[in-house]
Amino acid sequence: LDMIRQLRSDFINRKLQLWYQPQVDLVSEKVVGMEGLLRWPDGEGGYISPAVFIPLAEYSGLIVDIGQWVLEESCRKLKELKEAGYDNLRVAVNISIPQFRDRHFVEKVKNALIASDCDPSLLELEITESVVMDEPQIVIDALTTLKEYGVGIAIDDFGTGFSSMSYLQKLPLDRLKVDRSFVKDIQPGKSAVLAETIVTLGNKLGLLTIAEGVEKREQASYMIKLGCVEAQGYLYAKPMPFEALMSYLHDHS
Ligand code: G
Ligand code: G
Ligand code: MN
Ligand code: NA
Repeated sequence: LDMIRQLRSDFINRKLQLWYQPQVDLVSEKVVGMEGLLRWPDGEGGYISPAVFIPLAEYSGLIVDIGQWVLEESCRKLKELKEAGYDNLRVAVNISIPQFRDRHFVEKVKNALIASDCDPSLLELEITESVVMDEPQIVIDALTTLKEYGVGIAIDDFGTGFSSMSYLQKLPLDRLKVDRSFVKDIQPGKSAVLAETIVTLGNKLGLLTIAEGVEKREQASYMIKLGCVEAQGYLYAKPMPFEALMSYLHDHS
């Protein structure tokens, strides 16, 4: 509870940061976009892991306001990217279930895009299977409206949660993110049945696939052979502050 109080106070005092991890085209290795990832400084030079504080933010309801800030900040950065000449890079944002339960969620996303004068197709919302399973109808309805507006939708950590395959066709998805646990299975001389099955499933559903957690070159080449198009992982870059991302883009395009 002390931690929730601290999180609320640090959020109000604008101490939360949004970092960005590049996403690349697997073949050309050119940057195609980035995922925004929250960082909470611990006051001693380190960071408290999102795996620890996101669940607290969800439980306390704080995630609704924090998530809104993430959306607005991402849209502001889309505008800065455009002004710097990077007008076709997308920014992906993770969305939690309490945000969907907010009746004004769709309107808030649209307003963030309007305020920053950004092309809706450059914003991508990432949702996990558990978000869908929690409130299928609310999530499907909100995403369908946002998709019509032009916003991109990705299913995150795919294959790790409990999901009903039928939702894959009811959701207006653009992209399927192959969870890093399946990419990790890719070892020299071995086949990675789950990674292969997930990429095949994505392709058959007409979705673009992105491999998460790519750390080794052989994982990248294996994913290319499977027909996966994009990747994100330490092989290319770790999440970094926006200023560092700008110099990364300068060096990699
Ligand atoms: O950056 P890292 O890999 O440590 O993130 C750990 C987890 O925190 C990931 O599952 C990621 O999706 C989640 N996370 C990071 N930033 C956000 C955010 O802005 N909103 C939500 N809902 N989850 C986030
Ligand atoms: O939203 P999601 O849970 O997918 O967030 C991605 C998380 O994965 C972030 O916490 C990010 O720091 C982490 N991550 C990104 N690339 C790699 C990687 O190559 N290896 C590992 N171990 N973690 C990664
Ligand atoms: Mn994600
Ligand atoms: Na993920």
